[in-house]
Amino acid sequence: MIQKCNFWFQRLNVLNDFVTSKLLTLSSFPARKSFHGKPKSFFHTSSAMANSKWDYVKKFELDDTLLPNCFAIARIDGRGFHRLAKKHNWTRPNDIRALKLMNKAAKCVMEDFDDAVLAYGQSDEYSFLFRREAEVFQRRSAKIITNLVSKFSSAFTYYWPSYFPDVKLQYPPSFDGRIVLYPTDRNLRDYLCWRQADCHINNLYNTTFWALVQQGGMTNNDAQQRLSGTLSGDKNEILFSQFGINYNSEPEIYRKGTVMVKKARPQKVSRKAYIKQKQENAATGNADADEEDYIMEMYCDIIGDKFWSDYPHLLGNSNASPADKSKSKDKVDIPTGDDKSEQKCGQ
Ligand SMILES: Nc1nc2c(ncn2[C@@H]2O[C@H](COP(=O)(O)OP(=O)(O)OP(=O)(O)O)[C@@H](O)[C@H]2O)c(=O)[nH]1
Ligand SMILES: [Mg+2]
Repeated sequence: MIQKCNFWFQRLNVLNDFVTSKLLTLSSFPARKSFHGKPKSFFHTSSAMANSKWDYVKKFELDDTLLPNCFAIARIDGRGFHRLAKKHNWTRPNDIRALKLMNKAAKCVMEDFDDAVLAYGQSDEYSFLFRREAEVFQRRSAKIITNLVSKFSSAFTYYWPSYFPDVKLQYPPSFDGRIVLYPTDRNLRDYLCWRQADCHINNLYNTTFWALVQQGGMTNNDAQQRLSGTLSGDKNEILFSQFGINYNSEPEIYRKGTVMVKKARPQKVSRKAYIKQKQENAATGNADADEEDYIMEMYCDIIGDKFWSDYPHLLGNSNASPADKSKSKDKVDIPTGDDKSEQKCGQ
C-alpha cells in the first residue's frame, strides 16, 4: 500500500514539474515567483509537504539585529595587505595610488548605503558610520556587513586598473569586516579619535623608519633599534635634523587619513528623494561636481570639536525617540494622570 502511494506521488511530481515548466514557457501565463525568485510549482504536493517538515532548521539561525538607537560602525580591513603591498611594489610607507583606490572603494560603499553618513579611512582599513535611525536591511548585522565588505572588495578590484594602470593585479584581494555599536555621541567620537590617533602614531613611526632606511642607509633592524623607546618629539627631531623633513609638512592624507562626509540634505526634502536626485545627477552630465558636493572627501582633524560643530547632522538628535516618528494615524490619546475624565474611563 505504502509502495503504491509512493509510486503515485512520484508520478504526480513528474506531472507537476512538466506542467509548471510548460506553463512558464507560455508568455500569456503570468509566471508565479516565490519570495526567492524561483518559479513556484503549479500544484502543491509532497515536495511542499516535505519542505515544511524541514522548516525547523530555520530555528538554528540566530537573530543578529543591531540594537535600536545606537550608532553602528562597520569597519573593514585588508587581509594580508603587507603581502599585497610587497607583491605590487607599493611605495613605502605610503602609496598614494593605494590610498586613493581605497577612497574610491569607500565612496562606492557610501553611494550604495544611504544610511552611511561618514567614513574614515587610513592604511588598509575603513570605518563607516551608520546613523542611529538606519533601517537598512532591517538592521540585520550580517546582512549589512557582508554586503558592505563585498561591495568594497569588488570596487577595489574593479577600479584597480584606474589607479594602477601599469600594474597587473596578481591575485584577488579580500577584506574582513565587523560591526560595533556605540550608544553615545562621546563613545562614537572616541572610536574615531582612536582610529585617527592610530593613523598618526603609525605614520610618524613609518615615515621616520623608512627615512632612516631609504635615506639614512640603515638596515631594517638598525632602524628599528634606533626608534625603540623614542617619543613622538624624538621622531620629529630625527626627521628634521637628519633629513630636513618637517613632519607637519607631510601630506595631510598621510598624517590624518581620509574623512568622507555625506552632505546634509536640505530640510523639507525626504531622504529618499534627495538621494534619488543626487544619483540621477551623477548618471546624467554634471556628475563630477555634483558627486563631489554630495560626498565630500577631506583630510582633516576629527578629534577636536570643530569638525563636529561644522557637521552637526552627522550625530543627529540623540534625544529623539522612535515613538515621536510613528505615523500620526496611529496616534492615541494617552492619559496624563491629571486628566480626571481619562482616569474615569480606565476604571
Ligand atoms: N607600502 C605600503 N604598504 C601599505 C600601504 N597601506 C597599507 N600597507 C600595508 O598594509 C599593512 C596594514 O596593516 P595590517 O592590517 O595590520 O596588516 P595586514 O598584512 O593587512 O594583516 P591582517 O589585517 O591581519 O590580515 C601595513 O602594515 C602595510 O604593510 C601603503 O600605502 N604602502
Ligand atoms: Mg590588514
